[in-house]
Amino acid sequence: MTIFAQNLDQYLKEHTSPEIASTVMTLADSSIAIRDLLNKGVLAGIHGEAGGQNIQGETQKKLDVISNDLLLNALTQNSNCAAVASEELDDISPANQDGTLLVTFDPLDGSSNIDINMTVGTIFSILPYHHQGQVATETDFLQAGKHQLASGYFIYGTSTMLALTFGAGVSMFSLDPASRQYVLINERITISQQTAEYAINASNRRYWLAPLAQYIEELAQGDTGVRNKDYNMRWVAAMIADVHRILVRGGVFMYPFDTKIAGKAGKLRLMYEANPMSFIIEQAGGASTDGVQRIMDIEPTGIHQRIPVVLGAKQEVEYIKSLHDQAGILANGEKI
Ligand code: FDP
Repeated sequence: MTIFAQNLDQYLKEHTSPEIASTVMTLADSSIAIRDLLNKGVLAGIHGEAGGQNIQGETQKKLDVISNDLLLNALTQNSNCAAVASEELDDISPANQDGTLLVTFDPLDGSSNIDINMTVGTIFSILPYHHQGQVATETDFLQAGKHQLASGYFIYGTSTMLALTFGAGVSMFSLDPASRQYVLINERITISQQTAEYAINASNRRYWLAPLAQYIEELAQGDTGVRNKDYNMRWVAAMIADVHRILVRGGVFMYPFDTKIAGKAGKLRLMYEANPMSFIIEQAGGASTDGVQRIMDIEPTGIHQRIPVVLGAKQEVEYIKSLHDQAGILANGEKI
């Protein structure tokens, strides 16, 4: 029997600064509270739309709102956090002026999965804060993903897990429900460069750009087409679960640019989803682009900016870029 010995707090002491360690522990403690609520499910009164009332006449919150409040309260009380930005809130929340870190989070990614009892998760990113003594502003957050100090996610699936990077590989932890501790299970997660599995919401096909449509058509042709092998498709419809699958068994995930909603460059958020997941994927040996450009090189223009995402097996991500290059178009359809 394999004995897993190292708990998250011990691991953090050995692998990162006390400030980042403390912030990750705050996130981890909140994730355990969120997981407790998820386990109680309907019995905790967390399903359904926010805004209803319970029997005492109190407002009932949906779990994504509750998760947001949990994380926000915990992080703003951590003296290392200068400010926090959540996918659920319009504005950033300044915290402690002497803090050295900024934290962004998506409290419950894939939240449309809650009511159907499917996998959801919490994604986070930690950035440096450079203006100690001043109140942090949104501009402080607008740093390219390559400046992240740490990122990761907590996935609430059949078990609860944490994937974590500080820029020196990806480690995976599993929550032991008995001790309520995250325990290290793999210190070096790697993604295969090739794959025969892809993830995309194919119902958007008619809104895709030509290079992406061509790519998916090639995969669908399997061993009768130019790729000369059969591909399998999976779509959990929660980025966290689709990305976790790629970390565990490989694959390529796409939420590409589409023309479905005018003015939206993609569905996923750069600061809350794309950057933290790109950091994890790259650190595991994969690649992450908007179809053409490395996501972590993109200079953000707004805290809630949306972006097309293509990530996972390096060879597939590079092949998709080559199709865009051949067509002479950028990931957003503009001519080069
Ligand atoms: P959700 O709308 O449930 O929050 O964050 C957006 C996201 O989930 C991703 O987690 C997921 O990959 C995607 O949207 C699912 O989009 P579709 O509804 O188009 O499948």
